[in-house]
Amino acid sequence: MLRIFHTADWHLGHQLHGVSRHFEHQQFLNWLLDALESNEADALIVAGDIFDSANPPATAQAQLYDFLVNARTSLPGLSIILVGGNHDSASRLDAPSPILNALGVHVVGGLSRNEEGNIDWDRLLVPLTNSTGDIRAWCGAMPFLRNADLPTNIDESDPLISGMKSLYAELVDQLAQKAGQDSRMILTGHCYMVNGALSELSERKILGGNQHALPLELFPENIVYVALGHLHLAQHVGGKEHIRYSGSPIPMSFDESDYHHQVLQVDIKPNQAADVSVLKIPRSIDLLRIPNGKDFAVLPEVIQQLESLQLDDLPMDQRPMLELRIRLDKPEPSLRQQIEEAIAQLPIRLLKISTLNITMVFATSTSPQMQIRNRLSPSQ
Ligand SMILES: [Mn+2]
Repeated sequence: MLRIFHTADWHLGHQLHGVSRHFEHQQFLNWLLDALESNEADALIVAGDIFDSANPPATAQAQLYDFLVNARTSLPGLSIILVGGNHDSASRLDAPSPILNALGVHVVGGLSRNEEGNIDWDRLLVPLTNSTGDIRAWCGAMPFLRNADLPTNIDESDPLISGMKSLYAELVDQLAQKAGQDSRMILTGHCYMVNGALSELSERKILGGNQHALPLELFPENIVYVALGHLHLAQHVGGKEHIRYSGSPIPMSFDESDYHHQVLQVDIKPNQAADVSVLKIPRSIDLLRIPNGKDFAVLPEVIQQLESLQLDDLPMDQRPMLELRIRLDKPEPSLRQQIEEAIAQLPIRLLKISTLNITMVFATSTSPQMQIRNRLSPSQ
């Protein structure tokens, strides 16, 4: 048996409306290390968007390297695979790969080509060993693919989809040669699959929307598990239990306030389907919306709900983060002042005030939903 932990979209260095997520990330990484240890995992796959930006802050880089060293120290046999996502800089992620390789950490920031223009596939082929050191699976560690990665000799109506198909087909070919008869095959991907559910406001807009969603045929039947990143809500794709997004480990927007984030534990055995179980990640900082969900409420009601909150007196960097959603029937020039007075003594951090102007909705006869979106979009 081979036990893999699949996670993705860490977005280290992320800020929510200007507020650092360092504490939440650190709590997650501590939890992950404990879980890898107590569940006796053989491998960890992080399927892209390791960092939130191409140029992550030093604190975020230190957080990653600290985790990798701790993981290597406490779990000497653990295979670790990191692939680049659309938020990562492929070359920045790849830069320390000689040092990381020496630590047993396989990092593939992006595809690299030799002078003849051929892709260096060997870098993407990673053996996964069980607790006795026997190879039980091979992972084809495909990073996020950029337009420049796609083959140029493709003459089809949709060069993106056919280009992706040909790259994955070549990777699977290479992988099959390594795996032979005795090992199972696993793939990674950082991409948007057909029918994937998006977390509103959380993922960066995909090129042109759904037209670039990728079909399931990318992954042939002989692949036992596909570890995907990019979508922040955990889900399997197209009714296939073994083609999965793990989702992000912490909420990336207030829309995910009530969403329970997870890591996937994937058990691979010979001649059987992958056995996937969900490990729920404890929430280390509360994300609160008043009122809860997607509703708006008038200011007195919002203030009343604020005052009835039961809040612990926590250090500043651990206090709940708050979004207020206020319905306005008329202009309210002292809105911010009234809110600030109500909140002054509370151990809470106000990150966002969203307003829904009722008069405007009726005046323009646009649906309320559209008005909400219009008002939110400038801050995203
Ligand atoms: Mn992401």
